[in-house]
Amino acid sequence: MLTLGSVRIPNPAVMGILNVTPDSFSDGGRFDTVDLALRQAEIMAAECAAIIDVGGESTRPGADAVEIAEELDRVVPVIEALRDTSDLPISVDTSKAGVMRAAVAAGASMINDVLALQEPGALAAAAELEVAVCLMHMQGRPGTMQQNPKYDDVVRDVAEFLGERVRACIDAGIPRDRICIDPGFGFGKSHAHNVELLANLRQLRGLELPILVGVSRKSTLGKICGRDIDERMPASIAAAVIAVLNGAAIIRAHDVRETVDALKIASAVIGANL
Ligand code: YH5
Repeated sequence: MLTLGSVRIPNPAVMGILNVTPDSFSDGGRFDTVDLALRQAEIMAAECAAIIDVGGESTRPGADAVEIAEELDRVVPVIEALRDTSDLPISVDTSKAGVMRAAVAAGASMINDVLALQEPGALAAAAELEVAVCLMHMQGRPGTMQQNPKYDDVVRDVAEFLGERVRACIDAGIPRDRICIDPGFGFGKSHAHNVELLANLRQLRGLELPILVGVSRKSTLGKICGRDIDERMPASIAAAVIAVLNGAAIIRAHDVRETVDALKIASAVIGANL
């Protein structure tokens, strides 16, 4: 078991992705109404997702920023409906303090922030709300981050950044036992950087915090396998298993059922090795 604030989940656990973005890269707006979002969440719950991650701002490379009112409109009704129909912990994928506050009021118990609480008011909001947080690394910003990512040593640079953000959280009053960290696959990283991070994920264990990994359907997998986005499930499963064998505790995934099965195998092997 893993405890992050009030969020108690198995280790490893699958975080199911619930996109409520009409322009979403892979779901193409199919789940852009509350009803469809709820149906998708129900499926993921039945498939043993441990958390549902609700996101209303697409952070795919080159995506447009979303106004706060629009993001609130997308995310809040879905979180309220989920809270009323399911016991699963709900995480909100946002960088905006206002969305964090509204989402937690609506029933979210975790903030998943690809900007690691660097936006104005985000650290204070997360501290006051007393929920779990995921701090993710990104180089640059979504519009331009894939143009020319550069690192001295990607694993060391990511670990250093995450260590600094953990320090900022603790200084702002967010206790360590509510924090998890994420190297941010695909966020300002070349394909080689992503592979190096996955191969050396263990080095992030030096920060002594649970590691969350999001590799599901991402372009590095497509590049390696020569697959379009809708054909990346097997590659995503392979990457998820490697991540767990290298110390990841939470896997953020679209294909919950397949990922849960794969992590059971990884888990059994890790257990047999103790
Ligand atoms: C993540 O890694 N990712 S949104 C592009 C794709 C496929 C998937 C081109 N939110 C993460 O899922 N939160 C996102 O193919 C995240 N970690 C955390 N904590 C991007 C995404 C995706 C982008």
